[in-house]
Amino acid sequence: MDTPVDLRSDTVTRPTDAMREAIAKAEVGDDVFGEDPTVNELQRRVAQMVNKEAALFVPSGTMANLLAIKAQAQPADTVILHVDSHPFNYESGGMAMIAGVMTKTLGGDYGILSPESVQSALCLNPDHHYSPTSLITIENTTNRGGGAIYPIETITEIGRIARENGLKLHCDGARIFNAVVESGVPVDGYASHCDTISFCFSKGLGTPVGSILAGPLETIDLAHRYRKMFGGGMRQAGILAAAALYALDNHVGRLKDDHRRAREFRTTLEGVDGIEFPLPSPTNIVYLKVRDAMEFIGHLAERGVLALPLSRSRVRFVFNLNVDDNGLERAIEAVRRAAHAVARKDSQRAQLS
Ligand code: TLP
Repeated sequence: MDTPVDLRSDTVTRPTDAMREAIAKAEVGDDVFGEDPTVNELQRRVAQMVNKEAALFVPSGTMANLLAIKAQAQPADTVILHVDSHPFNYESGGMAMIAGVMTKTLGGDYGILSPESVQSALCLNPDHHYSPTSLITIENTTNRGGGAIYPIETITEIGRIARENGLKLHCDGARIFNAVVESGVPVDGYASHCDTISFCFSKGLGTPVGSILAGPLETIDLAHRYRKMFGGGMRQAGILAAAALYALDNHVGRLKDDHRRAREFRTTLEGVDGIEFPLPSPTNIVYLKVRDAMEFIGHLAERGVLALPLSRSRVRFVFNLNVDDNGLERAIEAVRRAAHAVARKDSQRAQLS
């Protein structure tokens, strides 16, 4: 049996041989003492890339978001974020338990906040009945929004609202390079409107572990303290930072291949009975709407293709470094056959009733 085509997430990638070589050769030291030269090099390089004073290497995207929130909002302050955002849905409530913040969740197409809704959701009333807004967080690209890219004008406008009202803006850029390669907006272009920005190396960039948070020196220093407090101080983390540096040099441009495959997957399957594409798919994430997500992924798995059920009727496919054109063909064929299998079963059921 062939190895499965794993489209559950872009987190499932395994390091390439060349990345493993970079890991093997990494110079390391104790990063809790600030002595790991490879971690230091990565932090310096990322800070420069996004044009921020400092950057901090962290174990996960979840920790990067949590540190950004904890360092920029006081307990009982309000954080504005999208109802489909990652911290609100998939970070185990960490922002409530650890940062102790209130959330004001807003809607918006494809996981994107509109400046108008942000403006009208701000709580600036000094009356002590209220919980003041201190932070806005956005997600670029959006995960539950189907890999949508924030228009730069929208970020510019939200950044302006934040600045004018003395608030901070954090960008969860877990997949920021997917936005960069597709839109042509440079990463520092997106970052320039935000106080802090985080991104993940362990998604489309294909490293085993690691994310990074960048921002002003003072904020990153505070985040550094919280990272230690939360048990995220890593020692010879240079082996992970080496993978991240390798990925920045070698895996950014190729994200376009993931986007091309996502597009081809979608255009080839559009019109197949029993499936719908509920969202646009401008980057590497494709959502399928089916009658029963669990049943559908069962049929796919029988055909050697793994996808993630994200609701009762939604199945997510994320194109990634480990899925080549052959994997794409296998995925297309598996979806087609799964849709036929469901339709066959339905018609048998209908005949029986
Ligand atoms: N997302 C994962 C799951 O948690 C859902 C995935 O498979 O997509 N921000 C965004 C936008 C993310 O999509 C993720 C991971 C994170 C943050 C958290 O990153 P990790 O998994 O490193 O904590």
